[in-house]
Amino acid sequence: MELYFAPLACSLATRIALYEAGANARYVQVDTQSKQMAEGGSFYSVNALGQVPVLREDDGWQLTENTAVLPYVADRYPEARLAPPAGTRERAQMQQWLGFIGTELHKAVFLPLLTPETSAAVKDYARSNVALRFEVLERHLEGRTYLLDAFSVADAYLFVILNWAPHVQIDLAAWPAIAAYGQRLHERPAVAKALRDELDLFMRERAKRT
Ligand SMILES: N[C@@H](CCC(=O)N[C@@H](CS)C(=O)NCC(=O)O)C(=O)O
Repeated sequence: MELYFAPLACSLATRIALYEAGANARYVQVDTQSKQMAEGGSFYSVNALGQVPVLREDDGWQLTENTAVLPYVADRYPEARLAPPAGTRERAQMQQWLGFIGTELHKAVFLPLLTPETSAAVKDYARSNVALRFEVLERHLEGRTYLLDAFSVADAYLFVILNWAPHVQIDLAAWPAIAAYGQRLHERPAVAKALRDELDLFMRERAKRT
C-alpha cells in the first residue's frame, strides 16, 4: 500500500491512521504546488485533481478524499479499532464528524486562510466562519476525551486541522476544551510520531526553498 502525501497536509491524518494500525505502507512525497512527486513524475498522473491524500493498494486500486480514505483504512485494519462497526449509530456519527471537519473546518475555514492567493474578502469570510464552528466543537468536546467514545480516524483528521491553527492566527486558547483535546491527541505515540516524521520533512522542504 502507498500513501501519497505532502508534509503536514491533510494526508497526515491517513499517516496517523496507518501508524495507529501498525500498517505496512510506503509514503510517496508530493509537492502540492509544483505537482511533482519526490520520486519524479507529475502527480497529475496519479490524481487528476493534484490533491493528497491518495491511497493506492498494491494491485493499483486507489482511493481519494479524506472522508473515504480514513474509514477505508479503519475497515482494512479492524483489529486497530479506528472506527465503530459499520451500520451502527456511532459509525454514522463518525461520518458526521468527518463531514464537519472536511467541509466546515478544512474547506470553509482553513483552506482560504492557508492559501496565499485568496483575497482579503475571502479570508474575511473564512474568519467569519470560525466562531460558530469552534463553539460547536468546544461544546461537544467539553468533558470528552475524543469525538466519539473511543479514538477514531475522525480524531486523526481533526488533530491535523487543529495543528494548522497557529499558522493562520487562530488561537485555540479561546476554546479550552479544543486546546486540551489537541494536547491529549499529541500524547498518543502514533500521532506524535507521525507529526514528528512530517515536521522533519516539512522543514527539509522549506530549507530547500529558501
Ligand atoms: N477533497 C479533498 C481535499 C484534499 C485537499 O484539500 N488536499 C490538499 C492538502 S490538505 C491539497 O492537496 N491541495 C493541493 C491542491 O488543491 O492543489 C479531500 O478531502 O481529500
